[in-house]
Amino acid sequence: MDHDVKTRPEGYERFERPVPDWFRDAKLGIFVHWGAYSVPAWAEPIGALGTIDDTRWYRHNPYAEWYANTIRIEGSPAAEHHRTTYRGRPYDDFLDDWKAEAFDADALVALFAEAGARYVVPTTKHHDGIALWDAPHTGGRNTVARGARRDLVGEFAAATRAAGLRFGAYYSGGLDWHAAPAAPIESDEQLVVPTSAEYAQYAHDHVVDLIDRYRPDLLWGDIGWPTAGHAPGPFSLADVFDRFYAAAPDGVVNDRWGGVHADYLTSEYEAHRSSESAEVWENCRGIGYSFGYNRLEGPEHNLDGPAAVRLFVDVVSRGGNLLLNVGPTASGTLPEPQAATLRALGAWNARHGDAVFGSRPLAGALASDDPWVRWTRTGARANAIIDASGRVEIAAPDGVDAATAVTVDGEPVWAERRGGVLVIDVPAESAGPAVVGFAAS
Ligand code: FUL
Repeated sequence: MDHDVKTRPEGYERFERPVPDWFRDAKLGIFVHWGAYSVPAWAEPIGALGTIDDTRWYRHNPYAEWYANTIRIEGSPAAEHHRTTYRGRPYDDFLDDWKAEAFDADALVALFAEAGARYVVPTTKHHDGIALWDAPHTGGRNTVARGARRDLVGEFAAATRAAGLRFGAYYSGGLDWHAAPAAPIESDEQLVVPTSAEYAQYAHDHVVDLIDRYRPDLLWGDIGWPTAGHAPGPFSLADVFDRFYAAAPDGVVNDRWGGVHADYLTSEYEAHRSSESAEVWENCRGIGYSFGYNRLEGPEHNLDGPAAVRLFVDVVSRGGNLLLNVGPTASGTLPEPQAATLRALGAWNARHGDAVFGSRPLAGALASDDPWVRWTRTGARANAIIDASGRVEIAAPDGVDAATAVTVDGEPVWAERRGGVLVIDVPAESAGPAVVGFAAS
């Protein structure tokens, strides 16, 4: 991919490679944000990233995993909440309170697989700097030494592999409010990566340790990479990538490593939408407005099953993957509304997944929102995914043969091309949008 190549330091060219089919075919991943922040689990659900200006965003941050930052913004409702509810106690107390007593990685991953996910990406260290494994140099500030006293990354990795899914590791390299402390962030301009060589080595050793122990298929970096890590040498990011691709020759990395190398680009909620014109991309978002569990969210903030199906199909029809996030509670269970959304997605995928997984965008297809229509291509077949039933009229893509229309069960469907319009009698489906398949040239 050719983004930022002009500015990138030497030595990264060797990582350019074709994106492996498994990632392009996977379509659905599950992101898991779980941390000490899941104990207070408190944020103002003000809306989606990309729709709110940044001075309001940070002060009223809807991301519960940003709790440790938001409570340091003087006068913010989160600071007030922390004072009144917890008497301002130190954030790290939440690490001790985070017991994960009901966490069953196999059960959780079984639900992700039921939803149709092909990969799972838990946070291994978020911006609060707390490691979910026995990470080097953390001085016991991790879940193995405190709180849960468990290797949560290891449990996720084992369960994910046992379920036949690909395993990814999220790692916040560009922000660590403990190992590289800074003033609270109140605007995008203050989102700057640490500059010290010590922190660059610290982050390097963490990701290398993740690779050695858990062999991830995907590295999901966040907020860039410490500047000193871009200089060549034993603690460089290039060294991390060397080790990663040696351990996982068909592995992939995202685009949040400081612009030096990426196998694919990312968007997040409504932000970074320009990434979606890349050939390989992934949109991530929570089921609500937060990644970490937020107890203030209600049904009005969440994607319900039908909304999740539409989002998923829309992303796939445009050539992307959806990395849909869940935020478990501190005990390790999934709040029922999130589980219900995953089950609904799973019910739709169980019946219609053949039109989605392994698909590619259909060239020349016109999406429509009334009636709601998206198209995909699977081999010589064009799939119209239509959230309506009865007689519909939609724009007809070139090369789609109306006479070959069938349901997912292979039952013939009446359809006729009238100039640039396809008229279709769409069968009613109980699990959401119907799929009508056509032979396509
Ligand atoms: C962002 C982070 O700041 C959020 O907390 C979340 O981890 C998201 C996936 O990436 O940049």
